[in-house]
Order: sequence, then structure tokens, then C-alpha cells
Amino acid sequence: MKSDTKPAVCVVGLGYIGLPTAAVIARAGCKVLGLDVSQKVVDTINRGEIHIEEVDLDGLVHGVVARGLLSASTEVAPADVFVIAVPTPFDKDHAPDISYVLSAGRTIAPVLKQGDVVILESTSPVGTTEQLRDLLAELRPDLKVPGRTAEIPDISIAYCPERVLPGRILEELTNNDRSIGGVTPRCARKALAFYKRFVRGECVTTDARSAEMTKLVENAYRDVNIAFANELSIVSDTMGLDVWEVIRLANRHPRVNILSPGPGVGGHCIAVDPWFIVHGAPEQTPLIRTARGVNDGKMHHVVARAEALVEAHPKAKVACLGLAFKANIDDFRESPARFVASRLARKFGSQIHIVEPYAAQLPIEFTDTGATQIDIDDALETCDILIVLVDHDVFRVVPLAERAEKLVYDTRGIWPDQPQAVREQEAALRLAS
Ligand code: SAJ
Repeated sequence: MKSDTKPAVCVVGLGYIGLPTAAVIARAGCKVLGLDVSQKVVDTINRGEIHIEEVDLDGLVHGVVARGLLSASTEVAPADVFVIAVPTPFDKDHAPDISYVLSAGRTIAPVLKQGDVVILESTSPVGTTEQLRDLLAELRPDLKVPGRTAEIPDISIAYCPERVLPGRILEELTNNDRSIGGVTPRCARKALAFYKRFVRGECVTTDARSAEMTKLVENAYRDVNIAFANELSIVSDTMGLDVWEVIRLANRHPRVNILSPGPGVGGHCIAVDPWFIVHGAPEQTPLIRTARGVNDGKMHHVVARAEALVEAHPKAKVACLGLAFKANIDDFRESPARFVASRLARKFGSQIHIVEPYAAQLPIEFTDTGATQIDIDDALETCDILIVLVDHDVFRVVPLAERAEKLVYDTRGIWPDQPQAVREQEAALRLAS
């Protein structure tokens, strides 16, 4: 690949990260082939449509497909740069599962040629990029691979984690700084040249293992800090304090910045990645492990509090506001809101109503519970108790006048002006007669 020609790129995995990444690279003028195991996903993209919700992604994909810069396939083809963006889940014992990464390695191995660059973006336990390198070396003994040859290697291999926030993916893909970890410094330089084509943020090179750890550390840092906020919220409940007021005041200190409590930590990153560190160093990670426990425990605390509230008001109509794992997205994976709402639906059946503007229908676990989906206007007009589980903007903007008479359990702190928001257990419920 000459530096003045645009590389042909193959992005393996067209999910929440792979598809936006493929589209942004294509927008920079590179010809991109997106690879996915799902024929349905491939067909959708080749029609210029998308299978996930993300701000502005539909227009971008439509444009780059129409210009012939992005196409999708289930079959690999030769390219100059391969970007792997496949899932790395964990098993029931929280052990990381890198089988999709290795499978992606097996897929691209046959078409690799001299000069190619292979970049892993999936969140991965430390050492995964070297494992990928070893796999490629085994499958392609004809190629000299980095770190295993004294000569100039035929291919370059690097780890460059994505760090984009769902809901802001396109903006953050371009503007965030990137850590680029090469299996060797030469690999890092090759990968750097590629990212500079479409990243405006600063690209910092390092070794592959440090880059792998950096990604895990970023999300574990966040998890630990949210755990602190969630622990404070439980302490405040016990003491009859308004945690939001306490945090608001504490954050006026110039060196204090407490995050927001919520019904727990959801999504497939922050609730997952800390386990990759714990799994790699079980004896050295009491804090990270405990934080995970605190955040998971918060879901159960919210369930218990909400159940007590509904039990105290058996005739009340109850609305659970939100199912998504966070505000303004249609992603329900590992969502604490969904967990809480489904527990309430199973226990209280038709007394429970669910408001989720980002869901066309209720998830499967609500089937046969008797709970129904309603919109926010129905909830405000007909429900007596509102349990805020997600801070969607559409909930946040509800004026006090439309909810002042309601009994509110606000797990996200979106309505600080709600009169009975905190001590709702003791407040008098004005039930419709
Ligand atoms: N949450 C709180 N309180 C807070 C902040 C978040 O309860 O103060 C909850 C959210 O409601 C949600 C969960 O935490 O349930 C995670 O949400 P998030 O917005 O903090 O993060 P994610 O999972 O959408 O994306 C994270 C980001 N990582 C960091 O901010 C360190 C993102 O930059 C990563 O790219 C992404 O994980 C990833 O793919 O790893």
C-alpha cells in the first residue's frame, strides 16, 4: 500500500461499532467492504439502510453506499487494512470470551498479503492482540508476522480500542483521541497512518498490551465512580436524605465531581469490561470487583423500594418510565431499567404500565405478565405512581404542573422540583376515586 493511495479496507463485524466505523472510513474516501455473518444485516446495508439506531447514521450509510464506497458481504475479500470490531462477551463466570475475535482472524487469514495492516478494535483482555498474531502466524506460515521474526514483517498488527459513546458515535469516532497499540512500534506507526485518515482527535501510539488495558481501565474507572454515587444513594435512602441535593452541594467543591446514581449500570461495556481486569488479576482487584457488586446491587435495591411503594398502594396505576440502558437510545441490552420494570410486571401484572418511546413493543419477558405499553401522555393522564427508570429527554421535559399530583420514585433525579419525590413512601397518594 503506497501512502498516497487510499487503502481498501475490510471491517469485520457490522454492529454498533463496526458499521459506524465502516461508514466513517468510507466517508474519508476509502473503499470499504463490511463483513458480517448475518445475511440480513448485509442485505440491509447494501440497500443503503441500517439495522441499528444511531444519530445521523442512516444518512451517512445511505450516502456512502450510494457513492459505491461502502458495501457489505458475508464473504471476505482481499484488502489493505482489516479492522476487527466483533463482540467480546463474558461467560457465566465472568471469563472473557474472545472466540469471535479468533474467528475473525480465521476469516481474514486466507486473504492476507504482504503489506496488510490488521487492527483489533474489540474490547479485549490483555494479551488478545498477541493471541490474534499467533493465530495468524499459525494459519499463514508463509507470512513473517511482527514480534516473531527478526526481519521486517510482512504484515502489521495493532490494537486500537473504540471509545465512543452510544448516541454520539459519529461525532466521537472522528473527534476522540485514540490509543494505538502496536505489537511492535512499526505496527503502531502503520496503524497510526491509517487512523489519521479519518480521526481528528490526537492518535497516541503505545504497545498493544497497554492499549488493551487502557480500554478496560477507562470503563472500570467509570464503573467504580458510578458505584460510589449508587452507594451514596442507598445510604441517603436509609438516612432519609435527598442524594441529589447532597451530590449537588458536594460537587460545588472544586475537586469533587460525583457522578449520578441510577437504577444500576447497564449496557455491554461498563458492566462487562471491569470483569476482564478482575479475571486477569483476581487477587489484586477487590475495589473493581466490589464496585461491580454495588452497581448490580443497586438494581435490587430499586426493585425492593419500588415493590414496597406499589404494595402500599394496591389500587394505584403505576407507570415505569423507560426500559433502555440509558437516555435517548433504543438499546435495551443489560438494562437495569428493563430488569426493574420486568420484575414489577411479573409481580403486579396489569397494575404496571410501561412507557418506552424507543421500543415498538415490549421485550419478550413482559409477555403474559399483564403489563401494557402506554405513551407518556397516557401515563401522565391516567397513572398515579411514576417510577422514573431512564432519563430520556421526553421524560425530563415534563413540566411540574403535569406531575405535581403524582407519587414519584425518581431513580435518575430528573425532576428535582417534584414535591414528594424523595419520601414518597410516607406521602399521601391521591388515588383517582
Ligand atoms: N450511568 C450512571 N451514572 C452516571 C453515568 C452513567 O448510572 O453518572 C449509567 C448509565 O445510565 C448506563 C451505564 O452507566 O446504564 C453506562 O452508560 P455510559 O453512558 O456511562 O457509558 P456507555 O456504556 O454508553 O459507554 C461507555 C463509555 N465509556 C466511558 O465513558 C469510560 C464509552 O466511551 C465507551 O466507548 C463504551 O462504554 C464502550 O464501548 O466501551
